[in-house]
Amino acid sequence: MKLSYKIFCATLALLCGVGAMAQQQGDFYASQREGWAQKAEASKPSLTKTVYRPVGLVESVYDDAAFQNWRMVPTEPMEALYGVSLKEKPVSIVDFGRHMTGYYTFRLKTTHRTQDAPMRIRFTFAEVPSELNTPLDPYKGTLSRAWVQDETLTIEQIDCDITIPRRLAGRYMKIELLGASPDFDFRMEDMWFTAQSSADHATLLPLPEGASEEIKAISEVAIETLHECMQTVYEDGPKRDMRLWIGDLYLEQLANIYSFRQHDLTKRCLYLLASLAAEDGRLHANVFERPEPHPQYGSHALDYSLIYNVALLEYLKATNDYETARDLWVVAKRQIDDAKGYLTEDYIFDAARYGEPIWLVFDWRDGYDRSASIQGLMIWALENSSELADMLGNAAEAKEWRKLAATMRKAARKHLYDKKQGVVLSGPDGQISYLSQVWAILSDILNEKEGQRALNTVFAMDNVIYPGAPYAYHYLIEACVKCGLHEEARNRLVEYWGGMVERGADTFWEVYDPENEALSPYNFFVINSYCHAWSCTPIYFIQKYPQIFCE
Ligand code: RAM
Repeated sequence: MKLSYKIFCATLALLCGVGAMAQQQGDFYASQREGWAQKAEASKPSLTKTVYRPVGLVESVYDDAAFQNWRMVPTEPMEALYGVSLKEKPVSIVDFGRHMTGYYTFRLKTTHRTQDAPMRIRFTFAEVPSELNTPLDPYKGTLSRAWVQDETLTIEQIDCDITIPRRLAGRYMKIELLGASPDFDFRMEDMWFTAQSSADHATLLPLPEGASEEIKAISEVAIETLHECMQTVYEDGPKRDMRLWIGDLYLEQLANIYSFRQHDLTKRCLYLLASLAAEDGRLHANVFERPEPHPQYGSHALDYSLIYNVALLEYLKATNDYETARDLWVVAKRQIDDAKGYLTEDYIFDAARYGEPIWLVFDWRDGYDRSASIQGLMIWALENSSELADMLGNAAEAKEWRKLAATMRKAARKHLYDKKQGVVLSGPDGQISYLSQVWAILSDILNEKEGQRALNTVFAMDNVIYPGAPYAYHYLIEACVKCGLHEEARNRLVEYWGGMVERGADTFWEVYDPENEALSPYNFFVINSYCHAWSCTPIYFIQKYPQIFCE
């Protein structure tokens, strides 16, 4: 009897113990999650609303020389639409004169007899002219057709304000009357857009003295881009995706530090991501806010996870908010521990270490091999995480990570650096790309001189994998700055982002390849985002390095 009681107690203890362990293993942040979620909620900014009315009517004109072959030409004032029956002017495009994110409202007025039937109108909102002029169907994009901002409304009741329920982003609204009763008449009476953002222009840093007109124009567009993406999180794009991605957060944060300086938004995003991490402690690459905050389950990108650590460090340096940094330290440490598992015995990062290669973002460019880049990015993250560790008094980790970074650097020089050609090679075929050099420079695999040589070599090559998205261009400019190619940094920034300004950008684009304006990671450029967070970093460069960009 006594024995069986003991066995019972021992079994119970074991079960409880196993339960506790399982719980601990089951959810890495079990005890912190709720508190983090609350802190994220407490840092949620309010949205400022601004009402805009259209500046006039425009017409699409096909033009070989225009961006994606289409440009808008002003035609008539709004009265030309408001003054006539919609049946007489069944198709028109209105121009709001600027990029906006928010809600569109219109009012139709009965002008003859009584509304006796519903009417049907299609509204299509666009960030750039080609969106209104490219056939949408049969749809060939790889992302949902529903991202396209065309809404067909069946309107049962007019003579009142009607708001399209969906949040929209863009500048141009096309209105097409699809059907109406012959027994009464009506016209468009008014329309307006209630734009929203959490960014406040009042807190903007002024531009450094000496900025050229070109730099001023680039800076203005970059600020508008960030402004539009600053909602209740740093969104990646207000037209498409509309969510928080780590890679975008990091670049928006850098731009915000040098412009609006609204650090609470960064704090909210860091906490939100932490509170929604996977149970094994790895961060999700992106999260949604509504209806309740949740991650895109299963979406992990190891480069983004490591970038989180750098974002946390930058946040700490900008704010001295040690409480937050201490709180989230465990997340940063976990991302490094995860990344370490992908190192071979030779200290080379192997994305396919556990089977299928894991997802790494870096750029949208077909055929680009990411293996040299992730080696560099991990070293860069280790160095930045060591700085974070130092600031938080975690000397042991700082020491261990710096040592690991040094070993990985050595390994990279041995296995990836082709001294003869002066470039870093990537993957089994020894691919040469801009980004492999960029990440070797940012991680000090290459010293300043070697970095200059590597970049100058790829700049002069014809068949080389060059960046496809502004996200990758950001790191290219940073690498040029770091290795002392200052003129190159300035010229490339002016050429690339200035190129978008010249092509009529109100806000900077998700993807831009001057050689191929139809480039789209989604097989259909209409669903590219044309106000994209990761393109806003010229403000950061211009403000941080005025001696390079403003003299
Ligand atoms: C796209 C978006 C976003 C980016 C991810 C990886 O969906 O452009 O900004 O972070 O890809």
